[in-house]
Amino acid sequence: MSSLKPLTLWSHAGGPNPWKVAIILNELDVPYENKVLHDNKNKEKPYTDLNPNGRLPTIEDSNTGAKIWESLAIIQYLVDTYDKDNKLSYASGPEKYEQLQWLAFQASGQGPYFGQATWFQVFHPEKLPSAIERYQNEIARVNWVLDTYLQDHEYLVGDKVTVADLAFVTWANIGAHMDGGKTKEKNLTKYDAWMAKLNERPSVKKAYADQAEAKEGKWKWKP
Ligand SMILES: N[C@@H](CCC(=O)N[C@@H](CS)C(=O)NCC(=O)O)C(=O)O
Repeated sequence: MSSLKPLTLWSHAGGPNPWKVAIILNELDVPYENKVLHDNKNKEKPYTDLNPNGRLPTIEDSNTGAKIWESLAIIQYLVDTYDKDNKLSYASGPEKYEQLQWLAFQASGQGPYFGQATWFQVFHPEKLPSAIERYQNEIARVNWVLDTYLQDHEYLVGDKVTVADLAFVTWANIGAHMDGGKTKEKNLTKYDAWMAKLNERPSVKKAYADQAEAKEGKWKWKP
């Protein structure tokens, strides 16, 4: 993909969603540059002209003119545009929709609930045990759903790693610290083995290495 102009990945050092997209870009060997927003610059113009929701990630692709936000939509765009050989995806048949199903479950069932678990344990000004318990339970429940499916499937879709598997990684790693030990109590061995395998992939390791550098100020965007 060296003839491509690098895409821009608008990112955030702390949150998991931009790094989810970075993993997919790494897997597909699509060149990109990070622009990491600090100090709530994502809530202001000019960024909000690009993404009125004021959150991250957003991508800009000067090869096609695309400007997309919401990580699920970005992943679908990357698959349609840069995974023509379906190395990391399915483009037809039931698998195409199973892939969409898992991506939707990740974006609606995993990300927001794991995010709320983090919010109520780390950022909320009051300690609300019932809210904390609800979201810890939800982390363990979502992980149990995945483990149940993985009992007789190696991956979420078909017989290869796809974007559906990889989309879960960054929130799963946060959830492991935000579930009050409730996932471990369930002894989800298939889930644990699946996550361990995904975390070993070079695309994932690179995203975490880059995130560590972003936390130290690399790629900091200045208007
Ligand atoms: N549903 C959105 C969620 C985006 C989101 O919440 N991003 C976080 C980073 S992981 C963010 O922008 N946090 C900074 C803020 O809200 O100011 C997506 O998947 O792209």
